[in-house]
Parts: sequence; structure tokens; C-alpha cells
Amino acid sequence: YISKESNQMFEYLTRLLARLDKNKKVGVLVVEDSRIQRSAMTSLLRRHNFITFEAANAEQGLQVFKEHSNIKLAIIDENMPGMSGIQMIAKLRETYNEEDLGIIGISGEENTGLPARFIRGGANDYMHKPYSHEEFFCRVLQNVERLENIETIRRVANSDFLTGLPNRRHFFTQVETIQKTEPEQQSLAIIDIDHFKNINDTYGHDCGDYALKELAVIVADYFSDYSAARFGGEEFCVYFANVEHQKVWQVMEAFRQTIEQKELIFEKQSIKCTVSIGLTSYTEEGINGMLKSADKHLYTAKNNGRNQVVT
Ligand code: GH3
Ligand code: MG
Ligand code: MG
Ligand code: MG
Ligand code: MG
Repeated sequence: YISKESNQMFEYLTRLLARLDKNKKVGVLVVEDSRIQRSAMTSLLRRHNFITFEAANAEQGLQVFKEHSNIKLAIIDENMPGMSGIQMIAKLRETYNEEDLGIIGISGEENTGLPARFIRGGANDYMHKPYSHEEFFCRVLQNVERLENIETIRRVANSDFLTGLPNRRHFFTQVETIQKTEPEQQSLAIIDIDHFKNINDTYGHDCGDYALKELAVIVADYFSDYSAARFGGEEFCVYFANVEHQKVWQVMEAFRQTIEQKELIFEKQSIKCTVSIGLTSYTEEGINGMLKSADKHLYTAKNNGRNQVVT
């Protein structure tokens, strides 16, 4: 006999498990001094394809974090020999924020203040021992799902919907991060497709979208060692740090020629396009100064007949 409630629970868990991306196995660390309780948790987790790690005390647990970068969730007992669970969490939170690591505190202690202390100390959740398998999975899955949702939001916020390239917002974040390392040389290129409006007007907007996607693949491939983004409509942007300006020019010129020679096939029609490129190494006013200067050079490239790099 299966009660209505446990049937609902089963459906709930099945739904949650199905929502998790099984291909991307999630690493969970269990920090618990009781060997029996520890292996009970890890075997439950392994049943559902989690990658499990174990530690018998907090010090060991911190060591496991140093050795493995794929831990998304930690389940941490409060009472252990040596450092307590809450102390371990304080240490962990110096390095891992709540957007990168989920933590569930556990304890068998009848202390009504403990759940709040755990959460105040940086845990995301709390479980009182003993707990049912259902509760265990509900909490684990909810926490893992929260992290996956954050990852999705991050990905969506940082990438361009049409081409999948980093978007303008991500581009600025990347540049900012690199600029903190005080690079000795910086260059910036704006790539703009020539007469792109004609492609839309002649072959239709779908063809224009197709051309943008095809070009984006080449951009991603060509500039994989640098920071490239779709900057807007039919414009791409590439930032170079610590690369000789002469070398940057060669890379951009080779890219221009690649596009010039590339034949795109859309619905059996051959489409050719060219790009104009404004390049700068002017760094006086930071990234905005570089953008202004590259844009000026792009304007010159357009006026001089397009399909060229101006620096
Ligand atoms: P120029 O050589 O001076 O750059 O000419 P252009 O036609 O490329 O430039 P213009 O700025 O006049 O037009 C850009 C066009 O790009 C207009 C716009 O409809 C098109 N465009 C912008 N974003 C997209 C997109 O996501 N998909 C498609 N299909 N077209 C787009
Ligand atoms: Mg204990
Ligand atoms: Mg443009
Ligand atoms: Mg254009
Ligand atoms: Mg234009």
C-alpha cells in the first residue's frame, strides 16, 4: 500500500531529479564524524548519480575542497572532534560565496537555536537528524537546483541570444577583470559588417540572422585566445591584452581576408560579405577612450571604401 502522500512525494522527487542535468554530475561533500551516518548519506546520493566526497572532520573537509573544484554542495555536521561545523562554514565562506557553493548544516542536537546559527553563519539550509530519505533529497535537490538556476541566469545575462557569443555586458566585465592585472599593452578592434542592410533587404532577415551566426562562429574560433563579443547589431568587438600591436594588426587583417573569402550558403544561394575594422591601442581614457578611437578608425575604413583594417 502506498499512501497518497508518499505517492505525491515520489512524483515530486522524480520531477526534481528529472530537472537536474544528469550529464553534468554534481559533486557533494559530506562532512560527518559518524562513519555510519556518512556512508548512509553518500550511498543515497550515489543512487542518484551525484559524485560524492567524504570527510570525517572539518579539517579533512577543508582539505577535500583544496583538492577538488567540482563540489557544488556540502553537507556539514555540527558536532565533530576538532573544528565544529559552523566554524568550518565560516572558513568556507571566506572563499566560496552562496552563488557557487550550497551548504546544508546537520545536527542531532535538540537545540532550537542551532538552525538559525547555521544559516546566520553561511549555511543555506538545515536538517535535523534523524531525517527521512524524502527530506534529505528534497533539501539536497532544492539546493542544487538553486545553484543551477543561478548558473542559468548568469549564462543568459552574459551571452548574446542569437549567436551565443559573450554580449556587450560580459565584454566589459571581462575587460575590467583583465585591466586589474595592469596589462602592458592593450588593443581593441571593432568589426562591422559592410552593407549588412543589403543582405537583409536582398535575402531576408532570416538570412541576415544566419550570416551573423556564421560570422560569430568564425569570430569565436579566431579570437578564442582573446576576449571577443557581439557588441550590437552587426558589430563585434575584440580586446587584446599583452599582445604586440603589430601582431594584433596581422590577426585582424588575416580575419578580414578570411571573411572576404568565406562563402555562406543560405537556401542554396551563395552569399559573400566583407567587414570593416577599426583598431586602436590608444589607452588614455581606459576602455571608453579605446572604443571611441576604434570607432573613429572604423568610420575612416567605411569612408575609404570598406573591407579594410584602419589603425
Ligand atoms: P555599413 O557598411 O555602413 O556598416 O552599412 P550597414 O548596412 O552594415 O549598416 P547599417 O547601420 O545601415 O545597418 C545595419 C543593419 O544591421 C540594420 C539592421 O537591420 C541590421 N541588423 C542589426 N541586428 C540584426 C540582427 O540581429 N539580425 C539581422 N538580420 N539584422 C540585424
Ligand atoms: Mg557529529
Ligand atoms: Mg554598424
Ligand atoms: Mg555595417
Ligand atoms: Mg552603419
